[in-house]
Amino acid sequence: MRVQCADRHLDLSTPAIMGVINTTPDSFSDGGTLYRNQRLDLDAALARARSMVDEGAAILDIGGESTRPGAAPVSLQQEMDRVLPLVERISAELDVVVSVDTSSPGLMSAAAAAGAGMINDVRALQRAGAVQAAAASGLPICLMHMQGEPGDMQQSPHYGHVVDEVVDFLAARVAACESEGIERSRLLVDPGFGFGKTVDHNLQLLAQLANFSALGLPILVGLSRKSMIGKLLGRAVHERLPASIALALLAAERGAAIIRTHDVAPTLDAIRIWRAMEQRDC
Ligand code: 8Y7
Repeated sequence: MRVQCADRHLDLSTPAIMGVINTTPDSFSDGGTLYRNQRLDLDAALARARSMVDEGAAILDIGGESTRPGAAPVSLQQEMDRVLPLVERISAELDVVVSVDTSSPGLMSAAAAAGAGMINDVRALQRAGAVQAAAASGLPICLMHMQGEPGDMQQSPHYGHVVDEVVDFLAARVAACESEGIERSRLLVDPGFGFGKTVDHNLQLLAQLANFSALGLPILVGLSRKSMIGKLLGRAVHERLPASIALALLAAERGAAIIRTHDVAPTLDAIRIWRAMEQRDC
């Protein structure tokens, strides 16, 4: 399968890697490492982007709003100031699809004009005007499920049947997009691991990830360094790479088309070994 991302093709015949570039000073996993004197260091961010592309990332995801549990909201201006200069430079200088992690319609439109190739919305275009802005951008969109908002989502996640509810939510969002003229060929779906989910909810979603294939759209997953690993294994954020790779492989085996990760090279090695096994001719 191929997805058209502005002027670039994204090949999803084998799972693609989406590298995370965080422009927020308070990201839980790599917060502030691209900051100097409390300002985003564009050259450092571009260097990080370049090394991820060299390591084999097909997509880079750039976000300016921290969506970690309990994070404070940011203004649209702040989000734009963090994200747009980097979108412009990366898309001009590197051969990679630039995904913009935002729920703000204003940033969706501005990012498309600045060279972005994909929209990644953890709120699945539910903000007022977001479906219309995303439609007009012409870009593919990842629709992610979240229960609640970052400020409160981990307080008491509850579901009757988590897998069915998340699949139904995504199906409804796909229908809402289609009714505003967004073709299915522009849509991707994501169960939203860790977004209003307990460890058990996350494990059920992973075990049943193949159920999301019924939606008929590429599946994106973000499991890298997430707190479920800390809860299951007692590992601090920077001790979560082995488990993140295990989760990425389990997701690939169950049909994930895009793996969102902080650690591009080791994740891609694991995927390539898995692909070699899948494609063997013996
Ligand atoms: C995800 C995501 C984050 C995810 C998609 C983190 C922005 C938290 N997680 N987007 N964003 N899927 N589509 O741990 O799982 O990186 S932020």
